[in-house]
Amino acid sequence: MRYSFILLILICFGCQPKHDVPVTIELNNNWQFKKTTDSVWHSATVLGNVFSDLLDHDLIEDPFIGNNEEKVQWVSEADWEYKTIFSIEEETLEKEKIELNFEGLDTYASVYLNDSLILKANNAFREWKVDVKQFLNEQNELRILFENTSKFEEVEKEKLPYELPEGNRIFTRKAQFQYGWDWGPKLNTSGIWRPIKMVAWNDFRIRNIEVIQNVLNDSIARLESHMDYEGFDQENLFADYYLNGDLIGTHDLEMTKNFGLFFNFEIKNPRLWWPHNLGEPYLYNIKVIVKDDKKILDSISVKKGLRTIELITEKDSIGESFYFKVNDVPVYAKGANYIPQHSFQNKVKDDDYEKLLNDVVDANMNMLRVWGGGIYENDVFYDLCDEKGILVWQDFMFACAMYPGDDNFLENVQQEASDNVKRLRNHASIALWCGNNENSEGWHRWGWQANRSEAEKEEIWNNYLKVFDSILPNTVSQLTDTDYWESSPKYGRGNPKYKTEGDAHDWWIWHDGYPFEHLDENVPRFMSEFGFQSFPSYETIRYINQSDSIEINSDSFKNHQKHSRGFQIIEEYMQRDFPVPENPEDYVYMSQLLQAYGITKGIEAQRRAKPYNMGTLYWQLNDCWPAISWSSIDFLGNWKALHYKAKRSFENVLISSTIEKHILRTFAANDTLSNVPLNLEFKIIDFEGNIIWNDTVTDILNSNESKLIFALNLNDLDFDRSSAVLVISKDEKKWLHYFSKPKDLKLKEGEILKKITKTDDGFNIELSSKTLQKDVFLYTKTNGHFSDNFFDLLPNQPKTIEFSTQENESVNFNIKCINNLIR
Ligand code: BMA
Repeated sequence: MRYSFILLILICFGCQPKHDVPVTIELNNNWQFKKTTDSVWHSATVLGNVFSDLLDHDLIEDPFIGNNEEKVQWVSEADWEYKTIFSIEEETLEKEKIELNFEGLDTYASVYLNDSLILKANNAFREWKVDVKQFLNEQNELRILFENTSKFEEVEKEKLPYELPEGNRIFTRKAQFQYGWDWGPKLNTSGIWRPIKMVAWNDFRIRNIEVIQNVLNDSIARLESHMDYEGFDQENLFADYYLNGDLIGTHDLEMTKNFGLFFNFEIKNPRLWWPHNLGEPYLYNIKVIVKDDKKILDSISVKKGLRTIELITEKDSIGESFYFKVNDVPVYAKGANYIPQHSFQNKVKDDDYEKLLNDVVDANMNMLRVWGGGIYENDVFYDLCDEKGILVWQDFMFACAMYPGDDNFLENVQQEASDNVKRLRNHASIALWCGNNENSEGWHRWGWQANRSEAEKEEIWNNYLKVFDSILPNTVSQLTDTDYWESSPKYGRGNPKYKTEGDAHDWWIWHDGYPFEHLDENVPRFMSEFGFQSFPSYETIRYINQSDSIEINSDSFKNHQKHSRGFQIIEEYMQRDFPVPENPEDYVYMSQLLQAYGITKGIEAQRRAKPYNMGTLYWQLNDCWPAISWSSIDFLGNWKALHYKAKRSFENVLISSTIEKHILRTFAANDTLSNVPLNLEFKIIDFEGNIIWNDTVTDILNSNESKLIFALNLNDLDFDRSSAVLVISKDEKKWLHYFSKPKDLKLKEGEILKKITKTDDGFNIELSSKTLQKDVFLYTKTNGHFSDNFFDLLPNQPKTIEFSTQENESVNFNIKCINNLIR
């Protein structure tokens, strides 16, 4: 009896009409590709691109190895076709509306559905939606022809009576770095790089939701959600709103028919979203379910961080400020410039985003700048930045060039901007939209105006203004409350105002060969780029060469240095400050120390100058291929010396010393939002640990301040400056400062003792030495990560490093340090 009752209930549930939610099917199966002039089709992977597909079939060699990049250039010069066959269930086919959403086609694409041309797409950054109901059958063929970009670029070029800097890439709206950059190969891809989704629905469909924050203070958040939807002729539609799983309101949609789907709600005592290291990046879950009296029609969820972010640009006695205020608190921005993680975007998996952003968090960063020559990143990137409290300075995708200004181009840019601002506007992490990278600086400083008539110059600059002073700022202000900044940097380094107003790129270092000390003396209001190259890890070098030896002089290795003077610049700077080893393995190590030395010098000078300076983003975080580059994490994910040392220089409380005309000055910077008591022990010791001088300093650092805490005339002390180091300690924490350049230090050779113990996640390595060992570098061929590296080992003070690895077998740990390389 009881069983038949249950059966009856089950049958009754079975009788209920099915929930009529829209059906979404991603078309990522059964794809094939071929060169248009070939007859044989090969299987293809979607999401993907033609290089990866050719690689999968062994039809090209890996362009990241040796000189192969050159051998695959023909791929970008050909035209390619992709096709798939897909079937649709009758029930789906009968839906009233069926749409194909193309989220990313790279780039000039003609799309045929069952032989009807349904779309011509010309912008890899746009989304395209096509109503396809009339073209669909139960069995369908979707075919996409990708034509090479140069054809289209030549046509556009012909239309202009003058040449625009810098090359034909400016005519095509796709990732500009794929045309070759000073850290990246020329690999101009074609393909379906973001999903193609078929969406079928009957009466109602939510397109997207925007949650607008009208009021936010400690006691209340007043929010307004606005939904974009399709279809609305039904009566009795209701929207249920949930906050963190609790129902907070229901709307009769009939009532809102005439003024759209708005819903206002409040959160009492809201939890705010804070950047990393300043508080918790708390996210609320907001969900809307739309239903009629029987069934759910559609639903949508969004994670929303409640915060205010403003870019503060106010005239002051020196010039004009440039800093971010988050929840009314000035936040010192620490981080780096981010470029695409791979030349082939389809190779970047969610785990790669997770790993890289964990590395960002680990290094005490709170901001990344998504640089304008790459891509508007995938949603997962911004989701993770929201979760981890990483502020995003988002460039629009224009870099180092002047762009056309014809109506088609402008219309295309307008759509691109609107698609991307809408896609990203709910993310708490988005702090700024910036028009372009260095276009304005290039025009004013890089000789781009030479040999042009006044009329021509005016036209080119007016076209610049149409995009960066009109279309983009208007789109940003209409669609979001995020601030807009026209170009990074505000002034090029030829204009003295670069130090007193706006953001700056300091390429006096590297490109202009100025010594690193220049960074001590020239601090801008916000450093949005400065950098120095180094060689990548041994693992990456082995990968490039496909050989076990560390070979850095072969032509094929040199092809992975894309800056024409790169090797020479590294050598020149190394000679100034460091010993220059002959052995390639040592040279690679030294190049990383050199990079870290220069960049942390800059970071610390900028932090000491707070609040004059309110941010430091070095160039560059990561790589898109195995390269000698400015990155602090190499292509295979290995931390270079810079990443370890930047982590220390980015800590919320920094103690940093300078020596000028024999005066030692020690500064303390506090980025936290509370006062920090300081009880510091100062010691000058020789390399055997004998104390030459000592003192203590007691002080209180106010929240968010940087100040001078100590000064000493070194001429009052008698000691050998190349044989001593200043050690400042606060409990276990230590900050070191040397009195000579690394190459002049009289370091002693001595044994480093190693004690290795197995742990659950890998190994602990305890190191100790009787003499100071400078820049100790632990390395191994086993995959894994050292908790610390490139550190100074103080005499008779053991230090334990964790090596986390999946490998269980015994690991061979090698050590390098400068001591053995100084002659
Ligand atoms: C900056 C960037 C990039 C370039 C880097 C190194 O200006 O914006 O264009 O790769 O310098 O030269």
